[in-house]
Amino acid sequence: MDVVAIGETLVSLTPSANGFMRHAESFRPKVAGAETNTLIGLSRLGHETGWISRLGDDELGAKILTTVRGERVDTSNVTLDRQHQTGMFFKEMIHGGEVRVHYYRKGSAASHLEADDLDEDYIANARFLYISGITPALSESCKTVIMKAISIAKEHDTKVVFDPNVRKKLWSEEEARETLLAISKRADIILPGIAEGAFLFGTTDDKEIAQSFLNLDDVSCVVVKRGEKGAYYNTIEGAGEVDGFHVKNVIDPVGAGDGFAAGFLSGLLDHLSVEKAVKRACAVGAMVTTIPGDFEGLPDRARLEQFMSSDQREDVER
Ligand code: KDG
Repeated sequence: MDVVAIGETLVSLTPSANGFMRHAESFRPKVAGAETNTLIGLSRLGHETGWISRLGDDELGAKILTTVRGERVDTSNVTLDRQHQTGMFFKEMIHGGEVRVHYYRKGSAASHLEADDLDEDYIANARFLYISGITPALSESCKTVIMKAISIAKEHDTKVVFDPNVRKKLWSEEEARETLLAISKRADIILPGIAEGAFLFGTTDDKEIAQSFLNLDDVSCVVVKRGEKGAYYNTIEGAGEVDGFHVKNVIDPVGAGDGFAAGFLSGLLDHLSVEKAVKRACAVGAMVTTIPGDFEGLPDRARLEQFMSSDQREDVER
């Protein structure tokens, strides 16, 4: 396995028309979860991926499983839970691109993940363990699962990649800050956004954010995401800035960070330089924003290459 990830995937419901959700007449159901978004991105680029999770043994769980499996992500470590339901959320697209997310996931099957759900060999045999700051926010047992998974990874030289993904609706700011810093200390690679850096270290300066993470125990590579402006990276080998890709019409920004992680890890798995991996990350992140849904815009290799050499892009393919 190239990358395994642990986390919750939900069914998301988006009103068919923009505006306050109270006026919605119909909803589009989709599948969304930060970790599976990244795994699907990697899988579309030809990498071997596996997902560790729990789903309710219900129709929404079946929808998620079919979708994720259909994207060639291994789901042998996903447990179906007969006692608890699959979680869901609503994604309200208001005016001028403002997005509001409403969760219905408390007590979900994934929030009942337990340390016993972890198969040591599954993590030990992966090149990267990918985790986000969402999973430890779900429950105490999820927090324990994440800490145990990191310990397994460390024992077996599986690199730990962490996207802090702050979700203030899921836990108190105090608990979030303490836990995310505790995980960051044990991660090898960290992929924060500016807002997450500000939340954890009180600065919006990308260089200061990267340095603050690098000052923590095990961290050797930090890539700070700056949206359309690209990214700043700092590793033990060197630092630099990479320009982003301009997207004329952003349709749905949610999931761009997960796409960024997929592009970056794909670059590392292909032995690209950090700079080139960050460039690929920026391209995948940008492509995600062009299509409705959290993962649907993730490209395969051909699309990615076409996008990155945009002078060869044609409006109509005939
Ligand atoms: O990063 C995008 C995710 O936020 C989305 O796909 C759903 O996992 C999700 C969450 O918890 O918000």
